[in-house]
Amino acid sequence: MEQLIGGEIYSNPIQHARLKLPESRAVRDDKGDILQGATQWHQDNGVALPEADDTDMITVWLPLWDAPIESGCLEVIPRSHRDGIIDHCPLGAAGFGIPDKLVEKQQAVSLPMARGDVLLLHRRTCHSSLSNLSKRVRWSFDLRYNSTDQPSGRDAFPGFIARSRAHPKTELHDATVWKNSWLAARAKLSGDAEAQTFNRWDGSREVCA
Ligand SMILES: O=C(O)CCC(=O)C(=O)O
Repeated sequence: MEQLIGGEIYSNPIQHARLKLPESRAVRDDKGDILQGATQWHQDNGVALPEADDTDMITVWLPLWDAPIESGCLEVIPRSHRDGIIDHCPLGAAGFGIPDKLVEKQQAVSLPMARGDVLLLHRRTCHSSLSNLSKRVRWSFDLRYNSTDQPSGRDAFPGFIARSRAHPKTELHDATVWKNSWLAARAKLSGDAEAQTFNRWDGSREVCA
């Protein structure tokens, strides 16, 4: 990461540990839609607030177990990062995503990965993931990093300084401090509906109709 964005690195709060269950055992919402199933096409910049549009945020996706096509690996549209931010729309249980008519799916490349592989994504690369049709849980991390002096795009959540060549003492190495910052954020946000708005899309774009 330091080779890409320099020695002042912020661990962006938009990050997930994902346990994607086999579709046959998936948890469904009250409409029957699968929770934590296939991920809709999106750009990570598109699901951050506009303040992150000009940052150098990079996504790091890594599987903790092998992630072949049948267990729901990622798909990307090569070179899509050159096209700017594409409109996203509300898509029910799947959250927000780019509507099918705006995705050049014929260009999509599936990226089966083995444990220990790592995928780096530009913040505007259009990507999705497939359904887990295997019998195993697909277990992965998606982490994001940006330069420390830039907004995270979701500042209501806590991040931390992962590396500082200029001020090494500001790096966070204590997992308990990290955990407590999330507990504090949860306590604060649970009583503040406005602060819970993490996206820029309200579904009013024509393309969402
Ligand atoms: O892990 C997945 O299935 C989706 C990950 C993703 O879309 C992301 O990290 O932005």
